[in-house]
Amino acid sequence: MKNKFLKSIFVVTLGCALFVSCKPKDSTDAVEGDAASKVYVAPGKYDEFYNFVSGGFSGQVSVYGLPSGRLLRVMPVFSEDPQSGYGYSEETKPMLNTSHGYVPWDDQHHLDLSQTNGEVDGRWIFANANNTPRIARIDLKTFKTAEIIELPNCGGNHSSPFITQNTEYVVGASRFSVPADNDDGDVPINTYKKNFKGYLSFVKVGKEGELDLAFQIVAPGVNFDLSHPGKKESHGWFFFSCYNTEQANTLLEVNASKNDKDFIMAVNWKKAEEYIKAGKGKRIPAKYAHNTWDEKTQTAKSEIKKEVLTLDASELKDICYMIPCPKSPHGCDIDPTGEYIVGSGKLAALIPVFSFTKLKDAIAKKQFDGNYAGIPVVKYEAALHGEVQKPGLGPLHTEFDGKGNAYTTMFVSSEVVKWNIKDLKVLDRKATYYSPGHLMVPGGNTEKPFGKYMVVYNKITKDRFLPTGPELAQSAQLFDISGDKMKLLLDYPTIGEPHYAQGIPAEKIINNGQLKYYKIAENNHAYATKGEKETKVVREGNKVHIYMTCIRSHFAPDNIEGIRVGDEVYFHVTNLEQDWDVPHGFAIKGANNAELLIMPGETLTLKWVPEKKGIFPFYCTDFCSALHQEMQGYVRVSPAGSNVPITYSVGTNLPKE
Ligand code: RUQ
Ligand code: CUA
Repeated sequence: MKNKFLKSIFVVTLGCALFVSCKPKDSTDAVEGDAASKVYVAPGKYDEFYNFVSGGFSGQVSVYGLPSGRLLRVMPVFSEDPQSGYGYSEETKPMLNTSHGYVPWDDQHHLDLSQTNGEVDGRWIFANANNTPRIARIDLKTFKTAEIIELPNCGGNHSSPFITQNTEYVVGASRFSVPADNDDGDVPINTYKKNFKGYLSFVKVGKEGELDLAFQIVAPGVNFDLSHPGKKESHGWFFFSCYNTEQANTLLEVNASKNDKDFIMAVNWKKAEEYIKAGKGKRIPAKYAHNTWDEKTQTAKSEIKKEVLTLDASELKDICYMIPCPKSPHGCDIDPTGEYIVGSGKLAALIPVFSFTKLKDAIAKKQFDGNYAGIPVVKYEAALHGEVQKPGLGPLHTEFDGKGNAYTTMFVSSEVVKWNIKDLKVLDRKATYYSPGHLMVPGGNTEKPFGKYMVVYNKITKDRFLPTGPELAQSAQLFDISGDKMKLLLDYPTIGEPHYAQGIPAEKIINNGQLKYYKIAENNHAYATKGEKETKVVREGNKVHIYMTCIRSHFAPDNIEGIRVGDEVYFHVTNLEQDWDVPHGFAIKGANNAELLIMPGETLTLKWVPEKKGIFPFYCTDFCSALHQEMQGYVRVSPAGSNVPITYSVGTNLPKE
């Protein structure tokens, strides 16, 4: 009894240590002499790498250059973006549709670049949404969100969107296990053990990137945290860390920290595919949205899917295995050879490294320690390659340099630690400022890391940048890892909260067929206007469609009359420019909407319902030429029921002499 009490005190204390974390003392003198020249990219010169960084609670993905740390772009993915009109224009609204209706925000944690033969290939980047579980695919020719698929039956899609070596699958899993969507979820919360399940989603990626939820594996109700695919020899397997194997439903900081070991769940997805082929899958009803952006019509559509194929992990005994892993594992990272599986227990004082060869052996020899909810538990020692001793406090995530080294972030002791994968010896440690979460080596989770730079994303920054009120900027720290010792080069602030990130040599993106503008001749938008002569205003009952064009530096039409209070007015604005980076903006006074930012050759639609009579100016919001300030127009709104006829013109509506 006393013992148990002491143990829970220990857990709570450790929990607090995690919460508070340490701040290293030598925070100013850590940079060496030549750091500035290593990150200096001269004006007009390009960076060597693209760095894609998750936005956390901003819901977006930002793009930086490395080594300069310069912010290049913020790509809207899961949150509305008034700057581009994403989520506001009629064309993009369906992208944010879900089985819960329109959802304007999410929490975006992890990114993974598409791969070919285990190498990043620069085609797409995938992003997860935690809150309303979804996976997005962003097209890196346009840097636009091309597709979003919702994942049914789960909560908190944290362990996502990790992909296999040829981009066969992108996965997701429940962080918050819940009763399946079609089960009666109206149950007492304390029936967690009986009614809550964890669902692992395997989303197939087609040749053109098309996403399709191929199957879900029904697993015990625990918290699935992170995952990574096998590589080379271990290709065909996926590894998911899980915690809360206590199956607590309240005060998890204490109740989910009781077990000495939780698990890494090894999933043989090739075997799962065989079962699916053999007809062992069960179709269950489920409602989830699949949203696609059509480049030709420049319009998104949202489809609600009705069922999903499932496999039960406890019935099919040879697709899932539990590997015991100390103290609430968080990161689950596989080295470039595919042989070593690194589990980072947030509360553990060591880092266990498992061997895939030993794991397979242990499975073949049935070296099990019973089962967990019907899933065989492999003996810890049987799968263990070894433990990194005294690595630091609070290990979270590990990346690799392709030269036999691993780098692990330590949240509590605020450092990054370099160690050798084979002999597990610690080689170097450097302070980070402060409390790092993820880290990223370009290609560092693939078979081919580009081991020159490493970026550590910090959770807590305190005194790194100028103060900005109660909320401070989050920070990324760039290290040179080309030598034996890591060297801190640069701090730069990031947007939202950075979680995982990806990096890729710039030429892989520059040479992937970057789109410079949309060809006006190929614009198949339903309301495209391909020349000024085709502009018109059409009333259909209380709906008014305005077919508008813009080109430096005027809109056509720019005088519109005959609109009435309460009309649903649709401005379908086509940008006639055929040159790189000549967008025009469109905004109208009083619209409870955002602007449109229309790329060359593109058509976008703003819906506006005028509530008062009067004259409403509209204008271009993007400085596009010396006569940008002249790029404007007027709409006259008359009372409901008025008989002012629809008229529209550009350059001809002149005062009567
Ligand atoms: S994680 S809190 Cu990727 Cu370390 Cu989300
Ligand atoms: Cu078009 Cu300013």
